[in-house]
Amino acid sequence: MMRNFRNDRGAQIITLVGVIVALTIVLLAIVINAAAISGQKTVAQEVDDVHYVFKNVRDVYGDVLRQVSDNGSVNPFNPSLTAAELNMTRMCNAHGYAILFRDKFYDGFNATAKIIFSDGQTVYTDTVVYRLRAIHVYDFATGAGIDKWAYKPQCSPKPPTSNDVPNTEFTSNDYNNISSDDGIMQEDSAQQKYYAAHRFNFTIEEDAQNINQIHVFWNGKGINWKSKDNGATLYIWNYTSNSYKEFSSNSNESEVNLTGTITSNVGDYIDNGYLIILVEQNGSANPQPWQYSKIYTDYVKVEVLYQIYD
Ligand SMILES: [Ca+2]
Repeated sequence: MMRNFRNDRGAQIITLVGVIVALTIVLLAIVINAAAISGQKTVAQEVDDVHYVFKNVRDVYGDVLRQVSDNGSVNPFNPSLTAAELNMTRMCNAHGYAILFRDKFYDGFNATAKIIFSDGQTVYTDTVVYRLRAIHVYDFATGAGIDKWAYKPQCSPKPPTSNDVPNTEFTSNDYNNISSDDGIMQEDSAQQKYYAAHRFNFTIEEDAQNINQIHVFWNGKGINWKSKDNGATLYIWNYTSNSYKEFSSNSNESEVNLTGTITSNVGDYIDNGYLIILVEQNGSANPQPWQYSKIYTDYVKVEVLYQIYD
């Protein structure tokens, strides 16, 4: 019995040593593999690359799920994938490479996933970030008078019923004044019975159907000879209702940020690519020089949050 026990114990030790050797080989293989990955182009280098190619993706039964990225612009994390596809954790491409997705995470802009490739011999593991959304900032730092325009000095009533006033275009110096949020302002005064105002017309590159959100930011101030009429009001033109939608306003003579956000029916606010913003002083002017209505714009911008994939 004792012998047998010793023999059994010896067999256990031999088995244990075998397991340790096997584990060492596996660990060594992983280390070598990691070294090999670090020395070549890895999937991680595809960060921010919206053209990562997954061709001829098939499920585990060999059926083509879809010709993903045949045109180099479709992403396996495209929100338009079916629920089943989004839940998919294993696929094979045309060459039989297995593709596994792990730790998928979507932060509202980008999708991150740990991807594991295998060609049957080598396993490649890496993390890929896919840009799914982006923000395009439009301001007068570039393109003033070319793809975006600003107009002065006044309009009436508040707000005007058409989107073509004021209609005196800014000079290049005026444009410089509103190109950055630096305390340098474009100042304009109204004549009797008019409200001092600035109108901004932006050309938006993105299709309205791909836009999730429009955010407008204006910095400046509006002052009036009647203290109760101090401040300014920010509007955006709605092409469907053919009228201005009020974003926000203030009621004192301080420099202020006025903002507004559009998250639904974005197409109502863009027509042939044009988006119109108006900021109007809250009161009108009278004839005497001291009976003023003045608008000051330091900076204005439009931020468009859009989907990269449709
Ligand atoms: Ca400025």
